[in-house]
Formats: sequence, C-alpha cells, structure tokens
Amino acid sequence: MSKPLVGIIMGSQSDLKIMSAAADMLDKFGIPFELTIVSAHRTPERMVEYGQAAVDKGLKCIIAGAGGAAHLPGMVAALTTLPVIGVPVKSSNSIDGWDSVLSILQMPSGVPVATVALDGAANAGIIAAQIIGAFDAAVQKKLQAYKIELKTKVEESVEAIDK
Ligand code: RP5
Repeated sequence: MSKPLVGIIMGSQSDLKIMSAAADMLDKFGIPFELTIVSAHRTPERMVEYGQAAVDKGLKCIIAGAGGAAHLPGMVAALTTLPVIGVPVKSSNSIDGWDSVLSILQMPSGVPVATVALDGAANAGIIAAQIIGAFDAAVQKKLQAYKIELKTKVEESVEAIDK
C-alpha cells in the first residue's frame, strides 16, 4: 500500500455519508488517502496531534468536514502549513446548514480554509486531486480524462433532448 497523500477527517461518524464522496473521488484518481474521525470539540487533543503530525507523515493536503459549529477545518488549518479544504456538512435542519458554511468560510486573514459548497465533498476530493495532479503527471492525465468525461455527458444529454 502506498503512503497516504491526502487526509480526510470529519467531526463525527454521522458526517461519513457526506464525506465518503471525497474518498470516492480520490479512489477515482488513484490517490492514496487516509480517513478518520477527529472532533474539534470532543477530541481536541487528537485534533492537535493530527494537525501537528500531518506534514511529517507525508500528507500533501487535508480535507476536513464538519457540521454545526464546524471548527475542525479552521483549527486544523491553524495547526498545519498544508492546504486545508473545508466541507460544510448539513448536520441539522435548524438553520439550513448556514451554521456549517459560515463556521468554515469566515476564516481570519492568514489562516485560509478552501471552502466548498454545503455537502460538497466530491468537489473537495477533486480539488485535492488537482493539488496532487499539479506535481504528478499520472494524476494530471486522469484529471484531463475526467474533464472530457464531464463534457461527453453534457454532449450526450444535448443529443438526447435536441429536436
Ligand atoms: C459536528 O457535529 C460533526 O461534524 C457533525 O456534523 C455534527 C453532529 O455530530 P453528531 O452529534 O452526529 O456526532 O461536530
């Protein structure tokens, strides 16, 4: 097994149904990753350890998903120099996921989190693949093939409905 290049972390097991889309994308592009649960509020020491160890264990970026008072992506970004991609997870219906979006998006200057759309874990996986693909020709080739796949799907749907 090759060493993981991307770390996928999430605040709770309940986030997995959303966050698994990031893992699926990384699988599609053949990028080794690790996936685990790290809660900013329930396991703060584990979060500090994870953030501080990430560079030394060879990760190149981190995808962090959380919902509600979603402090995990921002706190991990504070603990590492790796790029952190934040996935706001809609974990309750109370305020339509705005809590998650704003908690992850509104980072202070100097500590960015590249935030995707609500429940946008697939896009987070693609961004991570693009970070790796900037330096890895094999991944770059797969990303180019994916763009063609997207274009072909649209062209097929145009053919299907055009009169
Ligand atoms: C956050 O609280 C997690 O990221 C999750 O989205 C939300 C709810 O967690 P559970 O109560 O389902 O464990 O920390």
